[in-house]
Amino acid sequence: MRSRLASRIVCPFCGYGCSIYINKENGSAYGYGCFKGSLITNLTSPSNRVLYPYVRRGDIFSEATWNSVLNDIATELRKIVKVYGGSSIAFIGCSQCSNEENYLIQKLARFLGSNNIDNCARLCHAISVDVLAKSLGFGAQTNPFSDLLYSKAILIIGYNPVATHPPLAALILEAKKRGAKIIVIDVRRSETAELADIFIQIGRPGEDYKLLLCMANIIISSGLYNKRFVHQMTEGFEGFYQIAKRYDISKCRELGVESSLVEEVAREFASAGCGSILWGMGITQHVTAKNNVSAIVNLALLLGYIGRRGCGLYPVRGQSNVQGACDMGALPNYLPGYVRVDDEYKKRLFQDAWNIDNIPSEPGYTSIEIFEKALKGDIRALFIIGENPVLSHPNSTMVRKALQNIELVVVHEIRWSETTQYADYVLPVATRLEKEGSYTNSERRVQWSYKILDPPGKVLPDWVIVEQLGRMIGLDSWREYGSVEDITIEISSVVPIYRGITPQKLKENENGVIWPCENGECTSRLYQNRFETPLGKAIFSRITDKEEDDKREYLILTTYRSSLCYNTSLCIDKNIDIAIINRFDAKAIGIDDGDVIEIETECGKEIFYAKTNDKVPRGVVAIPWHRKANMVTCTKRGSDNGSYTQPLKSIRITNIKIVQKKKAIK
Ligand SMILES: Nc1nc2c(c(=O)[nH]1)N[C@H]1C(S)=C(S)[C@@H](COP(=O)(O)OP(=O)(O)OC[C@H]3O[C@@H](n4cnc5c(=O)[nH]c(N)nc54)[C@H](O)[C@@H]3O)O[C@H]1N2
Ligand SMILES: Nc1nc2c(c(=O)[nH]1)N[C@H]1C(S)=C(S)[C@@H](COP(=O)(O)OP(=O)(O)OC[C@H]3O[C@@H](n4cnc5c(=O)[nH]c(N)nc54)[C@H](O)[C@@H]3O)O[C@H]1N2
Ligand SMILES: [Mo]
Repeated sequence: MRSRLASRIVCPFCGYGCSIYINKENGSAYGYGCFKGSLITNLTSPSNRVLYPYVRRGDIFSEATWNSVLNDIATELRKIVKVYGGSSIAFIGCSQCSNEENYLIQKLARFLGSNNIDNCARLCHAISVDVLAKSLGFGAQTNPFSDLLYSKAILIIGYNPVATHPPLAALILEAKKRGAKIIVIDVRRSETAELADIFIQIGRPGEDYKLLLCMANIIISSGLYNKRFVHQMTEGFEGFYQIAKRYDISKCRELGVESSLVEEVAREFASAGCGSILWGMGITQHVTAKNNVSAIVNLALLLGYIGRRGCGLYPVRGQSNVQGACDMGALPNYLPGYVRVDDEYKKRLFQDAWNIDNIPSEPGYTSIEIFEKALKGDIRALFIIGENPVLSHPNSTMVRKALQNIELVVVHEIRWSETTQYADYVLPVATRLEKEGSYTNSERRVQWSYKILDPPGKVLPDWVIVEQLGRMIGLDSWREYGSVEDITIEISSVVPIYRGITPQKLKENENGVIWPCENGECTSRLYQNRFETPLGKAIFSRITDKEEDDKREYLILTTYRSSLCYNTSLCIDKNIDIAIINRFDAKAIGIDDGDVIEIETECGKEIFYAKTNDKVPRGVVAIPWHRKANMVTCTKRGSDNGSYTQPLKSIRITNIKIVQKKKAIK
């Protein structure tokens, strides 16, 4: 058993948190849940692996020693802090790194007096974290995955687990066999739509909240809502009702959905008695993200579908440790354990533990704002740890310009990426197989991942680099750690939700330990008796709907994931540069299947191969995002109190034209 455990890593690819067992003798892997896991060695030995620390001189990268590189970075940082202050320094944390590494990265940011720390959740489920934290108490999935087997109805909206979380899709299929009704809402006829008992194809990307409000309206007006739960366990119902009332069934027809279908789904879901809602990027990656997530949470509150087996909310997390990166405070508005930076009392507990007094009370910049501020010269140093923003952030052209405008760009990477090109220093880091630490999956399950291989070249784990850098900068009271486990122990003593989650406990439990843990009791299902809000009640989240007089007589671009690619770093899909267009729209423009077309938006243009069919409704164009999407996306202020959201889906197409007919392509 010991040797089996010691060969276990947590799969680095998604937030489901599978274990992969590696045979140390021949490097083969088993236990993975999908094709991504089977490609684990592509991650560990890419042909373009960074093996040594590099420094840029002009346009050329030269190898250097760790000592000189870290010394030079530390000297530059000290200078920048002295002249421009800590808030001119920013960090993008690493949702593929361990809890210990993210804890240390945000700790370094805060020691430098900066809250400018964020992670890829910003492009992903950050809005779900915020809405859930405000309405219910914790910014996290409420129930374990296995609870889905007890759901009578499962609503999957803007989410395609068959492609993106295959082991979870298998569980959903099992629930279906046991009688659960599967309802899927997507703009595209996705792989998951094929599993559905009822599929709703929404015609207007970014407007799902309107559909959900129509459903809420039907549920309230026909008395199908859970009056007792709403009365005893929630606040703010009346405000929600006022908004929902305005969404009669005719509003849904504007979304291209048959009223009878909305009515059927509303009644099926409400009368199931116990239902779960799963959502993904089709909900969160729009300027309307806050309304979308709020409408989902409010629907669950309306029906009392929270706090019971089979009744839960699942914003299923994307990257393997994005939950942990958020838990560890790699966020501009939260310290570890979701302590708000303006909560002076709780902040003092961290400052006392770390022996510092300079954490600002103002939230820092989000990763999107970091690039915008950099463009204006307000960010002087940026650490990018395990992200590839040149491909993954909205408006790639703007990101590149911003990177060129920053004095000191340090990128920690496994491989040479599109982003390392813009670095002043590229630091070679260990892969998941070459380091140990803890990782938290979407269920809040913290699991230990073991070191299997020694790192090649001069490669170091991210945590060692960050720790050494803190020492070289000469930060007073910066702590050195003998091992990763020393950091885990510090986390288990200073982060309330991780209290008691020690390395020993993690190693003793092959299935990990779920937070929150109090007095040895760990809670896998949240909110069974009370919500973690001041009054113990859940709060209906506010929806701000502006009457839009927008007929949308233009095409909207949306994006999705290929089952054969992982974000920007792994892809075996040969059809990655396609754009799916409804056959009638294509015909109207004169586009045939296979033509080379150019799609233009306010922020850029890019070339794709047209694929014409009925998978998308009229008015919508869908592309896999992994390579080219962000050449045409923009950043835009959302309707939610002015904070930036990230329209990585639903972008207005300003022009679409044929570049070359298929017949002419050799
Ligand atoms: N194979 C694979 N698996 C992955 C990843 C990967 O890159 N590849 N990435 C991981 C990460 S980081 C994440 S966050 C998860 C994401 O997992 P998902 O959330 O499943 O990701 P997407 O495919 O981007 O979006 C989900 C669906 O939203 C639909 N959609 C687009 N616009 C709208 C809309 O306006 N309304 C509705 N209702 N639907 C819409 C798309 O057609 C798509 O089917 O996957 C993780 N797993
Ligand atoms: N248009 C559009 N844009 C999108 C999306 C979309 O649906 N549409 N999806 C968004 C979403 S949900 C996400 S999560 C982001 C993902 O965007 P990114 O996080 O930028 O994407 P990845 O390709 O996962 O890049 C992570 C990088 O980290 C490196 N890496 C892996 N492990 C480690 C490690 O342990 N340490 C270090 N230092 N580096 C490591 C990898 O080599 C890789 O280059 O993209 C977002 N962008
Ligand atoms: Mo993600």
